[in-house]
Amino acid sequence: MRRSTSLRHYEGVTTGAQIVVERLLARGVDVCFANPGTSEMHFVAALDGAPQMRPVLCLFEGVATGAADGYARIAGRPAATLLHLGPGLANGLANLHNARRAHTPVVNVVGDHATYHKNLDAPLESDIEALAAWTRGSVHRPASGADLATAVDEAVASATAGRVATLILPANLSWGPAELSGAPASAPLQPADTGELDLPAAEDLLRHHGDKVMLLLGGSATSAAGLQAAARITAATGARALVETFPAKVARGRGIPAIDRLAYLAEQAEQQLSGTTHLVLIGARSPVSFFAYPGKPSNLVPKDTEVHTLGIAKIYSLAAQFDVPEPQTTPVAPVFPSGPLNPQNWAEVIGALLPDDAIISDEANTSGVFLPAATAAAPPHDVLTLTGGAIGQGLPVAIGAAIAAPHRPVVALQADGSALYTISALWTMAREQLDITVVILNNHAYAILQLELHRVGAVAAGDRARSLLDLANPSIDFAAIAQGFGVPATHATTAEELAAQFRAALDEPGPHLIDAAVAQWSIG
Ligand SMILES: Cc1ncc(C[n+]2csc(CCOP(=O)(O)OP(=O)(O)O)c2C)c(N)n1
Ligand SMILES: [Mg+2]
Repeated sequence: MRRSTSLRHYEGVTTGAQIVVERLLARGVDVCFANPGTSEMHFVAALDGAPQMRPVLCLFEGVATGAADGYARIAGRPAATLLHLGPGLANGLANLHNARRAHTPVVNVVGDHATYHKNLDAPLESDIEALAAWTRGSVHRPASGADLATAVDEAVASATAGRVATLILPANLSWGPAELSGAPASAPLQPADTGELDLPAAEDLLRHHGDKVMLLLGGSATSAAGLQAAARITAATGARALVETFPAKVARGRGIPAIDRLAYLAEQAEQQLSGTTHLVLIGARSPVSFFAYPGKPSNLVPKDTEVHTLGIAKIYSLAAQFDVPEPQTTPVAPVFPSGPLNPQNWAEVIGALLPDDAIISDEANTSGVFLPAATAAAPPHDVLTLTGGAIGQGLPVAIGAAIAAPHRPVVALQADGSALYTISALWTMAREQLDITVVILNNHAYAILQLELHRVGAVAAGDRARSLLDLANPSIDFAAIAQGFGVPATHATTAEELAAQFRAALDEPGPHLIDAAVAQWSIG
């Protein structure tokens, strides 16, 4: 079989993912219903070198598992699914239940964190075995790269007996062979926590090491009062502060300190944290990268940094110890941009027009990189973010927020791919006549995964791999879908159109959707 040469780090060498794809083919499994994520990128890349394997992109995991069931009922042999860690498998479970009742053979390939990344409890960490066991099928977790072929053989054999077989594929076995040993890290990777600071110790630390201290805020410390206390401490001591990457609820807008969030991309997070010798966790977890990447650290705490915790309530008394003049905020005139929509100007439109006391449900993903800057001077509002990395959260969370706070305008800033997992949320918005304005950031792609394909070292991916990350063929008309669910909807292609439609949507009661054609964001 032709070997893919698309893997930068291991050019000319077979990766674990290639072994799995080849072995599936050798055992007669040649269709793969897929909804991949970062941990599956090497499997995706391996498809370019395996033209006999037909990859079929499904936009929700329940579609992938149901399709595998239907396929096997007709073909009489299993198809594979490709699912993204526990949340991807969990989304596919109901149709795996149906497959089990039908005695359908199915082989799930479920990506997992690299073995050494698992004990960091990164956002997508979960008990995959427990979910797979729920199907009463078989679970296969290869212990090392050397076990991959046998694990595939056993999974296909088990499925062929009329069961749901789940093969768990850790990312480092997928990108091997450099890390062929799948042994978990022997030493705990969680940074040593030097313990809970009491007030005098915290004050002492800040007075003596101010410029080397980083406060990392999470939980209720990201309320307006918490951010104000943190800003007071940083102004007085030269310490820095960041908000955790995906806070459950963060206050923003005029009069609220615009404290940056820790970046999602580990490279950027490392830069933000550099120069820190004391990291003080205030309602936040110690920072780890979302995924493991070949040759890159999983633990984002800089070397030789002491990690401390401070109870959230203490931040207020701590702030009171420092004397700083009240910060003066000069009103900033809103920017009204123009021209074709791009990742920056759509956010500026929202920042300029956001109503008072709004709630933003933010699942804008890559299109949202400029949103914090663009909304810093908007009227005070709350932002709810995607906390666990399981996409499809934004529209349902907007429903809940609108029902919980019927007098507050809710704005769902929603990437296209993620919207489709839970798109029927629109119907509930219409039925309940909720005041929600949905802006679909329609970049016609799983853009983050196109970036991740490069970041995991799989460069120059071919058409087959890219087809699993592309949503342009056929392109999806969200305005038409919304109308079908009973939600009035429009299309916007320029900043001027978005502004006019956003104003109109906010003025009228009930839900509205704007399908905004936004150019893809690219780094640099
Ligand atoms: C439940 C679940 N399934 C799959 C994934 C893998 N995944 C991460 S981001 C992404 C695509 C996101 O695309 P979109 O929402 O359009 O945002 P964009 O990257 O284009 O900004 C996918 C499929 C996931 N995180 N969660
Ligand atoms: Mg997209």
